[in-house]
Amino acid sequence: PEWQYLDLMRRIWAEGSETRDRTGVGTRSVFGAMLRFDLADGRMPLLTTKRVYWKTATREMLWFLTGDTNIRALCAQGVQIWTDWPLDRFRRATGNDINREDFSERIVADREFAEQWGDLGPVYGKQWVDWPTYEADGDGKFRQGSGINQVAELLTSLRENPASRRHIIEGWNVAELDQMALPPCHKTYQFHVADGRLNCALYQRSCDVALGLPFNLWSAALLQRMIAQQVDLEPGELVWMGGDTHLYLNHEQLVTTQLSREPAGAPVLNILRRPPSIFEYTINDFEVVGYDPQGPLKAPVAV
Ligand code: THF
Repeated sequence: PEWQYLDLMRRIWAEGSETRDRTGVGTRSVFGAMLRFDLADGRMPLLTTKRVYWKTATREMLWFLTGDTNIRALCAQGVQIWTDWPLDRFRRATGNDINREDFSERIVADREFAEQWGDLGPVYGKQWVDWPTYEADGDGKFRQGSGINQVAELLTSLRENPASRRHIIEGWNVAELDQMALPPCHKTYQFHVADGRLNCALYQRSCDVALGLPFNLWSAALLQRMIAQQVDLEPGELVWMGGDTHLYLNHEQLVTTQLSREPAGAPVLNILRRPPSIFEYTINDFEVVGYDPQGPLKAPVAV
């Protein structure tokens, strides 16, 4: 299954169209791609041709499920994958050339600073568990209604109406895109029940294949596994679909090295406990066995 990822990488690098993207770094990209992974027997789409920090990705997923959109809780756990965006905003606004480590420490130490500079706007967490609604008050005025917890509603619909074709979590809140540090990349998750198995399709509008996709695949499969456990289904297939699927031009070293490596092994995720709800998993509930990856490959993230 990992060959699918490597083949996609090879094809983009060899045949992709060169584009001057938003970040100014430049990419090679293809439009439209699909990968499929069978999650039977605990198997996960966890790449072995480089070390993928699955605990970091897991902490991020658990953070989404809390509804939090401030990087403070991530920084407090040493997770820096979202720090570059607030850091960039802070530097531009203040002219202060603080480095990432100091910025992250300040976010953790200083609550007010974190409130002012650490929030990403209404990104994934907010839309997933507290999608805003509006109610007419009778005088032609509108006020905020109670938020919709899409994740909780999804579990209810999976339990009560498994054959439904509407099991969806949507991140693309059109009215709030302009308040987000970054509009959602992994924007739509659809779940599907067949033969006692829970399948998941993820549509990702934009995909950084070298840095982001290994995380995105792990995270989607993790979400699928947690949901399957909660609704008493076996994990089925993960179908990943990408829109603008790209490699950044400054990731050449990573791409060349990774494509020279061969996949080995089939890592398995064990969920050690069954929490009372999807919102109560902790990092200690997850164990990966049979993961013996090749070395990490570093590359800069385009902000
Ligand atoms: N923007 C870009 N340009 N690439 C992305 O992958 C990306 N994301 C999220 C939002 N915008 C993006 C952020 N997620 C890493 C991983 C995931 C990220 C951002 C950065 C990263 O740097 N990974 C390194 C280091 C990991 C670590 O230090 O723990 C790696 O080697 O994997 C994709 O959704």
